[in-house]
Amino acid sequence: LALESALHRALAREELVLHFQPLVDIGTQRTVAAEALLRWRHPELGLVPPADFIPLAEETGLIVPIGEWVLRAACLQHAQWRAAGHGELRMLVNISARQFRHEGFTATVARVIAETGMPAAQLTLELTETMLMDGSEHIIGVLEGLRALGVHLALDDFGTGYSSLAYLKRFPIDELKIDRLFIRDIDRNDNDAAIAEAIVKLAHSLGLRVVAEGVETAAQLEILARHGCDLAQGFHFSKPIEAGRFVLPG
Ligand code: G
Ligand code: G
Ligand code: MN
Ligand code: NA
Repeated sequence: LALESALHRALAREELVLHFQPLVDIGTQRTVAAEALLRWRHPELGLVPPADFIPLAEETGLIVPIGEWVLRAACLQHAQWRAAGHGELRMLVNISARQFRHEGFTATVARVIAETGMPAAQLTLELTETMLMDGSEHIIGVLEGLRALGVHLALDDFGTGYSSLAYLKRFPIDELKIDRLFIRDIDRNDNDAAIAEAIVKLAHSLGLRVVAEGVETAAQLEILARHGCDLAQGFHFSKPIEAGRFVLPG
């Protein structure tokens, strides 16, 4: 309960901050996008990682206002990048299950992009498999409503959920992010390499762009390049960092 009220106050006291991690085009080696990642700067606890408070925010419903704050802060950061001549960068924002299910979600996204002048095509919302799993007409309707705003949709942590490949075809998504679990041993484990290659082929055959998450070494990157993976993200390029330290493409 103490943490819950602290989290409540965190929003009002401007203790939440975004860090940004680059997504690099494997072909050109250029940064083409950034994922916004939430951090909580607690006055006593220091930097609290999202794994320690996002589940609580989900349970209490606080994730709805926090998620809106994240979306707005990411769009405002993009406005700064546009002002600096980097409007071509895309911004990726994580959406939680409860936020996605909230009935006002699409209207909130519409309002935030209008208020911040965010070019919708440069905004990608990261969803997870479990959020979409029931595959109902309702879910597809929400996805189509979001796409109608002009925003793009990515499936985050791909491969870790209860994956039915059938729904990939039904869902109006643009991008797949291969979970770092499959990237970690890609240069040592033939099965992992085969899985990554198969995901890239599958995604491309469905017209989706593919991002490899958790790329930490040149050896991993080289294998992904050979398999035709489009983008890479991970400590090999950069950890998530404050906006002020984010290296804009030259
Ligand atoms: O950045 P880090 O590796 O600590 O993130 C841990 C988890 O928290 C990841 O699964 C990530 O998707 C999630 N996360 C980070 N920022 C946000 C956010 O703004 N909203 C939501 N819903 N999840 C986030
Ligand atoms: O679930 P999601 O993909 O949103 O999680 C993103 C989180 O993954 C980021 O918060 C970041 O801290 C973490 N991450 C990013 N790159 C790497 C990496 O190369 N290695 C590891 N172990 N974690 C990473
Ligand atoms: Mn993510
Ligand atoms: Na992920």
